[in-house]
Amino acid sequence: MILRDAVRVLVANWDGSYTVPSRRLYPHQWSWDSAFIAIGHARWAPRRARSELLSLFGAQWADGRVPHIVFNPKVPDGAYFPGPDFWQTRAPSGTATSGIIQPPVHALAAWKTHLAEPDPAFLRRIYPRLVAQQEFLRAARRSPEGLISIVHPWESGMDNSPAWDLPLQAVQDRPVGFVRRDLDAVAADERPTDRDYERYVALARDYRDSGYRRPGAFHVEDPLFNAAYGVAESTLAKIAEVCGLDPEPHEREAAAVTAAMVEHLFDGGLFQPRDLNTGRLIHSASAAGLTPLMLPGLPDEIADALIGTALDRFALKDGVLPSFSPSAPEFDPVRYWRGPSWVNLSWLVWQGLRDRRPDLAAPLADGMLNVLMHSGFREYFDPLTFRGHGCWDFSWSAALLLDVVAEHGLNGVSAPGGEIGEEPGGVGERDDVGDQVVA
Ligand code: 9WN
Repeated sequence: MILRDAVRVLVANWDGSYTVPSRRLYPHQWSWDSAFIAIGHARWAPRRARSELLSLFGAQWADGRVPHIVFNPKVPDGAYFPGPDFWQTRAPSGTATSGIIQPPVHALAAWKTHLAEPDPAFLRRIYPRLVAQQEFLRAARRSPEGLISIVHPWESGMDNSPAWDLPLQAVQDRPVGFVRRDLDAVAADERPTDRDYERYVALARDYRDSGYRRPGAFHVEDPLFNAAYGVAESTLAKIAEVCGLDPEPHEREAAAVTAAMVEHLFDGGLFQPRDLNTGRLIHSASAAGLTPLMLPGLPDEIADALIGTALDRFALKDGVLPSFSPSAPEFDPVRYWRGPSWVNLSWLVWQGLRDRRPDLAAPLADGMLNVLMHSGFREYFDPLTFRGHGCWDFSWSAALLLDVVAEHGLNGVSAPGGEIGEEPGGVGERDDVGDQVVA
């Protein structure tokens, strides 16, 4: 059964206190992955969900930043590039980490963990860390207009989005001599090109050499990142209430960033990134521009326009959301973030549709489940054929399935017998764990 198989993936990828995104391709802890994974753990093992988040925040820096990778010292050097030798930095806990960040979806994960099994002590413990994460963004990355910036495509989580093609042209891809490890696990035409990698590495090195302080040639305001920041504030308001604290400052900040996004990033029916080095919007057809639907205070007329765009340009009714519009010339159905459907992105848009448009949220939930049933827990999917791509046994695909099934059920799923298709995925040995699934 699909639920048991999802739990098996999570168990096989569990490392004692957190979950790796993929044993082979991503053998350490990743920041936003852990948030999505916690949301899935909350449905069958809330203790693991709490551990997942607390373990990530255990590597929080003194300035409040939550690094995008927390390295496992037991994993051999060279298993992932760029590894600890490249980043050359440690958290106060002594653990080697990267020095960049990812979208702050963690408050939402903490709240969903609490809803699955109420635990005010956990909320009291994590709340100050979540606040420090937001304070880092305000201190280091907020513009006078109230928007948060990112300094590397990896910080967007949608690393290879065509939206970054233009700002990346400004990056000098000086030869830096490195060996990519990702191509050992995944076909080259499903991953970024060598040229992109050279730019990623050059950018990361420049930021590292500034002491992880100064934005370099890539400096943009991303709609998904800002939407996550705003949702974090409105979620922190709920967490603050449970902790007996004042929710109002969080509500105010959520409203402020929502208004700033509408004023500065909304254009032509979609939220767009803005390049701070040129001051101009980057007109693209990235599904990141739909994620502000999650913001509870988004004005109705903006939400309606976004939904219109999702229907017209992202075929929302078909239920499988592409990461980039199929009608755009850059669309590629199999290469990384340039068109394939990713479960986390669909899940974020689903969050935004559930209250506003349940009639559209339901086919999106069915679409996520159908694609996972059809192709297994792959990293991403061709939105036109449902074929799976990237790595196998990818943790957030399995985790978010557990959440969608718990909220939405399996009634709209069409895969015969509810079995995972295509190819077998090594899902671990503990056959007993599936029995604990609650859905
Ligand atoms: C770089 C782990 C991460 C995700 C990102 C995804 C991919 C890393 C990579 O994998 O990025 O951070 O090596 O390509 O783009 O969203 O968090 O799953």
